[in-house]
Amino acid sequence: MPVNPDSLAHDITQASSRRIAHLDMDAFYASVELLRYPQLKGLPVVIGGGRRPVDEALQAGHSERPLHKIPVAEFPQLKDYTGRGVITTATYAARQFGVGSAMGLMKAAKLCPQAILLPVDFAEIRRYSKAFKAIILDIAPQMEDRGVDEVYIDFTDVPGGQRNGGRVLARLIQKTIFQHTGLTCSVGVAPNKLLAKMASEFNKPNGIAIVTEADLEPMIWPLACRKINGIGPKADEKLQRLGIQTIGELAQQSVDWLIDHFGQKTGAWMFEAARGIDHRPVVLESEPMSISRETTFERDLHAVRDKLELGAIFTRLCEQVAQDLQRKGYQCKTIGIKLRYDDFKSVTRDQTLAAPTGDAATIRKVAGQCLKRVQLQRPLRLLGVRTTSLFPLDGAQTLTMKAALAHGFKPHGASALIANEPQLF
Ligand code: DCP
Ligand code: MG
Repeated sequence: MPVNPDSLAHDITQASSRRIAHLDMDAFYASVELLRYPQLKGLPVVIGGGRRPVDEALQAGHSERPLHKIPVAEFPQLKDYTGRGVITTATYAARQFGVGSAMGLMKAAKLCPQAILLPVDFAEIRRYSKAFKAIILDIAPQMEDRGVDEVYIDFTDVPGGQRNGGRVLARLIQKTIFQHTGLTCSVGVAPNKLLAKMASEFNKPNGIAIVTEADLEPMIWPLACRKINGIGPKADEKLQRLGIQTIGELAQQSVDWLIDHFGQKTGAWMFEAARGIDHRPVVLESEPMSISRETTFERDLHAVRDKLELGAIFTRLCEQVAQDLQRKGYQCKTIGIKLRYDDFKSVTRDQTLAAPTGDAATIRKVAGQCLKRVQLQRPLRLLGVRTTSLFPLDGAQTLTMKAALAHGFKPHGASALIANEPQLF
């Protein structure tokens, strides 16, 4: 059948192109603290370690002296820190000194002794996390919650979502979040989640980046393979051993070659990812069904011969799960383990408690009891800890902005002080 070129052209111009945004809050935990203490704006601030007596002392006498009036000189500094804590995040002013996430606080103190050190306030983080998501949902309802400080948003059919490649809607969301909370974020808009996630980093902080298919070669291919969300340190190391540094170099490999080296699933995925192809939908479901951590060992471990090493890994996994639960605002009632033996057979066991918990030691104890119910003769390849039957800590649900306000979300008095200023950093 002959195709009418006019009607084809009509179809093409009418069809809206897929526009997916990734939004990520800037220096999130630190920025939330700056709302409480606006006097620290522009200074190097790091978040990390546990809550210490100096933190209590700082806030003592709060009723006579509002928090935003505490003199900068009274804040604890990195140079006075001793211990084994690590940095959770750092303000952009602190990052200029080379400090950042996961660095030991003592090491960071050498690079930036004058940086102010504050603990994480998870309750406050969750409050702002819910608030910024509620604001987005009011503007663009197709949102996927990706954790405490990031979301994907389907711009395709939202008014303004196609204008300037999505820039108009991205700006509106960015501005509205700032007006209501005093927090800045960065947004990447692209044809899919994979590219949007990379793009949101391009102009951080407080930036927007628009990526189209035509940008693949000039903008994406020069980047390191590690910038692909899903290529972790181990895969990256292997790629480097094979002489592949950039996404462009990855795109030059044949699918067969990639499958030979990385297996069917990962190889085929890498082939598409390097070409900027990603069909994953934006998933609206908001409550997680489970929170888990697992690790594949560098070498197979034996329950008796490698007892100490295995025990340490097991404890670490339980602590990580407890941290994930706390960050996301949940407690769990069911705790389980997953093992994979050296012959690739897997087993799981779980146990349900009378009351929900988020406590690392309790999770460790119950997971340990699950471990007693499996065969431990064969060496192990993988160990995992999984929590299910999750309960929101404070009845948290995904809220609309109106509901968020009704549930007591009020920006801090202090944040109103900075809400009209163009730059937070
Ligand atoms: N976080 C954490 N542990 C990590 C990394 C991050 O607890 N290993 C927390 C602290 C961050 C928040 O999660 O504030 C969000 O993580 P991001 O990676 O998005 O980092 P930031 O938002 O702090 O900085 P950026 O501006 O680079 O997004
Ligand atoms: Mg962030």
